[in-house]
Amino acid sequence: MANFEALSQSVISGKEAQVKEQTQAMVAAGTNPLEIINNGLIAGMNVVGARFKNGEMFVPEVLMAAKSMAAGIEIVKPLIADKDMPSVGKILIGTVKGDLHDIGKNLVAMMLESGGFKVVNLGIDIAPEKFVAAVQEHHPDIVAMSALLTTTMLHMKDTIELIKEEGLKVKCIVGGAPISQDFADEIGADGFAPDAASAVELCKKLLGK
Ligand code: B1M
Repeated sequence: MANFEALSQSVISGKEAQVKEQTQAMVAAGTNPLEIINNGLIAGMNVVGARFKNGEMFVPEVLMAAKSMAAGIEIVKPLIADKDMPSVGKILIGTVKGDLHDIGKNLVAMMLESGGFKVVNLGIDIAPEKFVAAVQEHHPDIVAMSALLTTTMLHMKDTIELIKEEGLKVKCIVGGAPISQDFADEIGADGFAPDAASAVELCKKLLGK
C-alpha cells in the first residue's frame, strides 16, 4: 500500500533524497503516477503553502520543500503523457522592466507549479513588449507580474495597457513588496497577491478552480 502521507511529510520537511527514494519505491510498486503527484507530492506542497501563509514556515524552508517536490515530479513525469499531466491553467510570470529582483517571483512560480499550474517563467527585466510577445506565443490564462522597486512598479501599468491595446484576452495579476490592492485596482489589474500562497489561491479563484 502506497504511503502518500509519508511522501507528503518528506516534501513538507524538504527532504529531497527521501522524496526521491519514496517516489522511486512507489513507481517500482506500480502506484499510479498521477496519484503519486496529487496525493503525495502536491498534497505536501499544499500544506507548505498554508503554513507559509500563516507564518509557520519561512522562505528557505519553502524553497527546500518546492525543490524536493520538483525532484519527485521529475521521477514521475516520464511515466505520464504530457496531455495527462495535471494542469489547472497556464501562467506567464516575469519581473517587470528595469527590475532585477527574482527571489520572490521564483518562489511564486514554484508554488504555482506545485499547485498544478503550468508556468512559463520569463525571468527578470521584462519590458511590456516582451510580455505581449510571450502572451502571443504561449497563450497563458494569466500574466503574473512582479516588482520590488517603487521606480519599476509603474511598468505594470504600461504592460497591462499594452496587453489591452493589442486586444489580448488574458487576466493580469500583480505582486511584490511595494504593491497593494489599491495600486492593483488603480492600474486595472485583475488581482493582487501579497505572497506566493495567496498567488496560487488568486489564480485558482480567477480561473474558477
Ligand atoms: Co534590492 N531593494 N535593490 N536587491 N532588495 C529592495 C527591494 C529594497 C526594499 C531594499 C531597501 O532599500 N530596504 C529596495 C527597494 C526600495 C524601493 O523601491 N521601495 C531595494 C533597492 C533600492 C535595490 C537597488 C536599487 C539597490 C542599488 O543598487 N542601489 C538595486 C536595484 C536593482 C534592480 O532591480 N534594478 C537592488 C538590487 C538587489 C540585489 C540584486 C542585490 C538583490 C536581488 C537579488 C535577486 O533577486 N536575485 C536585492 C535584494 C535581495 C533585496 C531585498 C534585500 C530582498 C528581496 C527579496 O528577495 N525578498 C529587498 C529588501 C527586503 O525586501 N527586505 C530589496 C524575499 C522575497 C521572498 O520576498 O520579493 O517580497 P519578495 O516576494 C514575496 C512577495 O512580495 C510576493 O510573494 C513573494 C513570496 O511571498 N510576490 C508576488 C513577489 N512577486 C510577486 C508576484 C506576484 C504575486 C506575489 O504575481 C502576481
